[in-house]
Amino acid sequence: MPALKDALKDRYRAVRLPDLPEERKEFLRLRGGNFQVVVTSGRFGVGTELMRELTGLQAVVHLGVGHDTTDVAQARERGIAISNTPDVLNDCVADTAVALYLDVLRRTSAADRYVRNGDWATKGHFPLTTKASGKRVGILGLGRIGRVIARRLEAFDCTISYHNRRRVDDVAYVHADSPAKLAAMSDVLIVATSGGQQTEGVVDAEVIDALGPNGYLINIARGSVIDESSLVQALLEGRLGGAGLDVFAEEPKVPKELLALNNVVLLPHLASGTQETRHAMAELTLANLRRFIADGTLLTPIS
Ligand code: 8YV
Repeated sequence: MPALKDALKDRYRAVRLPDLPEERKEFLRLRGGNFQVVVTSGRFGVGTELMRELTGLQAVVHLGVGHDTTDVAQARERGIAISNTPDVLNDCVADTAVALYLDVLRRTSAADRYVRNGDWATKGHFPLTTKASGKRVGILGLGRIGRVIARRLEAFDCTISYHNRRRVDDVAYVHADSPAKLAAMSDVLIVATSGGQQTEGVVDAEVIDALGPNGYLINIARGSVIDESSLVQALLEGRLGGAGLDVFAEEPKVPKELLALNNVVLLPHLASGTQETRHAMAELTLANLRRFIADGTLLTPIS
């Protein structure tokens, strides 16, 4: 975001970490100890090696909620503070989950292609789709974003259940003990949990098979949460009804087998990408930085 970049450069004498490996190595050798704060996003983060090389690091300020690419354990050990930008993106990420939900079940993107290709005139009616209202929806990760998704789908008369490691007290939704149990009681499983080691591959072949050929999978969280090769296999074999994906295991790479499937909707990790939300995320990022420099605390530290 140019406005954020300018503010960082002008107000905080920020320096961009070089992209090229050789340049970066030399940069860190000469200047690795000079920086107190890194401003980054979940896309890059501050991994184990980079954090070690930043010997004077005191804080990592993330644009976005995801911080799975940052070595949180090392940061804790070294007393390095970490912030993200919670809540300001809930609406847009939840909107994207609902957009994928409607698109996958009602095939709006596929139908749009049908019109553009001229198929309407030559092939006639578009095939019948699946009703989106009144479905049983399972939310994997009923956190800040998961709750907003659930609220939106209540308006579609959906029955909501969820799986979290810990039961959430203040909701009436049914809690499932495991992701597989949640999938078995859902028509649509929506992945809204955080990424990182703890959730890696949690949506595996067992979970996908529990959803089954009439089930749908939506992911607006992190590609790492789903075992992507099992997902591709299940879709190719017709063992899963369809999928709506905003995130992938190795972005921007998308498994090429998915490109030909009309029961799959593919988005380029855009869930929080509106003018309004990215502006709010940038403001909160700068507010965290300002606060840290003023008094060594963060406005929205990660929990
Ligand atoms: C990105 C996201 O952070 O918040 C997250 O975790 O995945 C996104 O909002 C955003 O694209 C900045 O890179």
